[in-house]
Amino acid sequence: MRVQVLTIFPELFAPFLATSLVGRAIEKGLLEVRVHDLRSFTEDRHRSVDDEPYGGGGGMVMTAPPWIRAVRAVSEEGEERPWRVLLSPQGARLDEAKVRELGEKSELVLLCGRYEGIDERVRLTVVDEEVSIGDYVLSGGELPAMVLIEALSRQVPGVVKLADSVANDSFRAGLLDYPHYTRPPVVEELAVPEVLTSGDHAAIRRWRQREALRATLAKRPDLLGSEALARLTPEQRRVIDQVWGQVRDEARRDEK
Ligand code: 4FV
Repeated sequence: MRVQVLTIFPELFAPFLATSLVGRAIEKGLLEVRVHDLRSFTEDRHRSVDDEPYGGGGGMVMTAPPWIRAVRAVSEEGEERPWRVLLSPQGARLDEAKVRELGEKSELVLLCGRYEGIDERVRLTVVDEEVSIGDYVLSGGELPAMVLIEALSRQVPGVVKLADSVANDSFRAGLLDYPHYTRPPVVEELAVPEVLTSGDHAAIRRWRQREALRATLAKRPDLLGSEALARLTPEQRRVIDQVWGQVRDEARRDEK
């Protein structure tokens, strides 16, 4: 996976690209990330990248020419044209499915905006897709780009040691994760669920499936769309039926 980043704060990426999983993925050559300073694509001696908004209003807008020059320049390097993604609140929400979709691309160019945003003609000319990490406004697209790079790196085979750890990642099976426990055995008088120290791996797997579903039902029932329901294991179906049974009984009791 090859990712090129365009930003006016390239220094923000150095520690992130040298640390932990992403750092190791780059060391192992499983991921290539090139960060470019947008100012190196300006032509005026002030290397300016922003100007006042047409139509007035507060703040500054990033000018289009440096972006268009930059995207075209970095897009020439690879065999096929890379997929250009603008990180912005106007974009499609980043979720597991979107991470997998972008992970299929051989090369990405990530545009990290600053100020009030980027002149619309950049999006109209050199951007394939806008992606948002959430409905809140940040000061720049750099952190969203790092979020995307980290999520993408976990998709690259060999990056996450335990492949099944990715396979079990929350959302991958459309459900939230089951609770995790480790030593010490008792914390704040709270013990570890016995099944987890039983050595009975079938029972542990069933417990984890039930707990993943229980957590999803309790915290993110919106995730349980038809697709996720279709992917439920028999054990999880049993839990659903049990839970619905309890709900029905409660409803009947309340009717009385
Ligand atoms: C953002 C988001 C985001 C908007 C104006 C950068 C800021 C500033 N990007 N998901 N939420 N971007 O808030 O991706 O230029």
